[in-house]
Amino acid sequence: MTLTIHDLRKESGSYLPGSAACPGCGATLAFRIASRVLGPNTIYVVPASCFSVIQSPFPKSAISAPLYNIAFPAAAATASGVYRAYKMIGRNVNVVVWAGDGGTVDIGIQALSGAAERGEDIIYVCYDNEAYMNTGIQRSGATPLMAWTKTTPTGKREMPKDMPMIVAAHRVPYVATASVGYPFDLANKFEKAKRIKGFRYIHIFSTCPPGWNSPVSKTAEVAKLAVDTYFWPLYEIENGKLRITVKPRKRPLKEFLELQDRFRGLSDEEIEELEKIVMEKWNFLLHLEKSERVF
Ligand SMILES: Cc1ncc(C[n+]2csc(CCOP(=O)(O)OP(=O)(O)O)c2C)c(N)n1
Ligand code: SF4
Ligand SMILES: [Mg+2]
Repeated sequence: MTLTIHDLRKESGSYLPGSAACPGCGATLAFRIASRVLGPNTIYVVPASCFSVIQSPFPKSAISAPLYNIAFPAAAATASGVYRAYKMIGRNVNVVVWAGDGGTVDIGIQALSGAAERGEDIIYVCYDNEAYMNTGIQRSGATPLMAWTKTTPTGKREMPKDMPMIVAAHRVPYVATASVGYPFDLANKFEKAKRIKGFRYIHIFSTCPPGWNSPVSKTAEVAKLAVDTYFWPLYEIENGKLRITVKPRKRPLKEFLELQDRFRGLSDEEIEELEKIVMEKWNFLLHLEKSERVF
C-alpha cells in the first residue's frame, strides 16, 4: 500500500495546533506526519530533548497521544517495558521512541543497542537536527563534518556516526532513513514499519532553523535539498536487503550548504572535500543495493 495526500488528510494525527516549537521546526513536521500514519493506538516515549519542550506544559499539551517523558539514556529500555506491560494485559499497541540525535547516537545508544539485540517489538525514531538543540546547539555524534555548533566554533573535525547502519548491523527487520523534505517517502516508511514485527528504526533528517540559522520558510526546501544533493540519501533495509527509495538527479552540494549559516565560510576546497565524501557514500549505497544482504 502506498500512502497519498488523501490518506494523510483523512487522519488528524496526535499533534494539536499551538505548541512551544520554534516556527519551521522539522521535528514537529516529522511528528505530524508520523502520528497520522501510526494512528491513535500509539504510545510515545520521549527522552530529554527539544521534544520534551515542544509538547508544552500540562494542561496545554500539544500532543493528544499518551506520552511518557523519560531520562536521557533510558528511552529504548523504557519503551521495551511499556510494550511488555501492555502485552501482559492483552493489548496490542504501537510503542514508539521519539528521540533526538543526542539521545540516540550518544547517550541513548546502549539502551537502543540492547533493545535492538533483544528484538523488542518497538519502533525507535530518531529525529535528527544534528546537534543538542534544546540546550543551545552543542555538537553531537550526528553533527556533520565541518558544521558550526557552539562547541565546534571552527567547524566539527570528526565524521558523524552512521547510526542507521549501526542499527542495521544488529540485523533488525527494518531500518530506514527519511527526510521532512520528502513527506510521502517518510509516511510510507512509517506505514511499512507499523506492519512489521520486531525492532524497527527510522532516522529522520529534521531541519532546525534556529540551530542551523536557515530560513524558517525554507524548512522543507533545506530537507529536500539534503536528499537531492546526496547529503542525506533515502533508503530502507528490510530483512537485510537495502533499497534506495528516492534517486533524484544530483544537485551541487553548495545549494544545500548555502541555505544554512552553520556551513558559512567553508572554502571551495572544503566544499569539494564534502562533495567527495557525499559521492563516496552514494556510490557505496548503490553498491550495497546490488548485494543480497547488507548484514
Ligand atoms: C543525563 C542528562 N544529561 C544532560 C541533560 C540535558 N539535556 C536535556 S535535552 C539535551 C539535548 C538533547 O539533544 P538531542 O537528543 O539531540 O535533542 P534536541 O534537543 O536536539 O531535540 C540535553 C543535553 C539531561 N536532561 N540529562
Ligand atoms: S530548536 Fe530546532 S528542533 Fe528545537 S524546537 Fe526549535 S526548531 Fe525544533
Ligand atoms: Mg538534536
